Amino acid sequence: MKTVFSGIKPTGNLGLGNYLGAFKAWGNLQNEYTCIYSVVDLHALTIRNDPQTLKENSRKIIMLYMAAGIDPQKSIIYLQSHVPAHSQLSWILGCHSYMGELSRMTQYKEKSENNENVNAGLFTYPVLMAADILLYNTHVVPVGEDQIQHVELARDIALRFNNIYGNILVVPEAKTASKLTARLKGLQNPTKKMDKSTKDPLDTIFLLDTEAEITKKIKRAVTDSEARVYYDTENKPGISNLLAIYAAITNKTIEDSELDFQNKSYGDFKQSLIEVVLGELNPLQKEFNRLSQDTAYVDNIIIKNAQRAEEIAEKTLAKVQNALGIGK
Ligand code: AQP
Repeated sequence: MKTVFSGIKPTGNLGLGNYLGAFKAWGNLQNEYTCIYSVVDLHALTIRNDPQTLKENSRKIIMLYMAAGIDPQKSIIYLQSHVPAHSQLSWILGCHSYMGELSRMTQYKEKSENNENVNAGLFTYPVLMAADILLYNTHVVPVGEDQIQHVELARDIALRFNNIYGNILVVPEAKTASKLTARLKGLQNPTKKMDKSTKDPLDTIFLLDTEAEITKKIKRAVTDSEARVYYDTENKPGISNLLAIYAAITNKTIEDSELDFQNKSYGDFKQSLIEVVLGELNPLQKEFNRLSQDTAYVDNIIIKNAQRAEEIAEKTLAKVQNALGIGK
């Protein structure tokens, strides 16, 4: 079986963008691929975190993975910092990456703008991400659109490494869940990505939001003055984004979704969307709450899965070290 690898950073609370753009689809891949899903807590260190909050956020993501249907007996779900090979391979790959290519990364440019804490980790972030992917002999990396450039860099680094040392690393490919939700937009800023660490709490629907919060956010979502529900990202970014959410959750096409709201008001459309979002998130939240009560079970999953991840990662690291003439 081919291998799928992906990860989510435990900064902030997970939002609908992460869910519809990425990990909702991850559970469906479990029968076709060996799936490895990480909580990439080392990546979270590019910003200053409260240690206790970071710990809690990492655990929350493990539970959300399970609540979204990822089976921890079948797939491997683990914390990146529990497997030291990530940092070890990252150093090696950093010595095979160029300042020029890292400077061109859009996320680095965006995140270093208006930021007082432009640390070296922000710059070398894609190298660590390449190590994450390449350690597991990954074929496919399911991600949102914002991460495609980083996966392409991982490909370039793997090809470069193989050219020098022989066929050691598997060259991965990025895969987005669906064009519609590959870059879900904010509810208040529908031309910008829905971020989980947004400064505007009305912009993002968080997966653990209450019914009242979800209702308020959708009711207040920015629309336009035309009062007709159809998809046109250029002229109607707000309505188009809401339609994308509706279509993604109901598994309908955009055309069928438009038909559902022909001659309906924005108020009616928003009310239906509220019901659809609540219908999707209620079972997820229930399962998350159930898992939150079962501390021993979750602890055990975290420990056992880290061991499974480490076994694979150590083998790749040993191959790489051997090729370089280092290691034991
Ligand atoms: N709006 C989005 N639409 C589609 N996919 C998205 N992803 C993130 N936002 C959207 C995908 O979710 C996965 C995890 O990404 P991440 O851990 O980098 O989280 P983030 O939400 O992208 O982080 P932020 O909001 O930029 O905040 P910080 O970095 O400050 O925590 C990835 O597959 C991503 O593509």
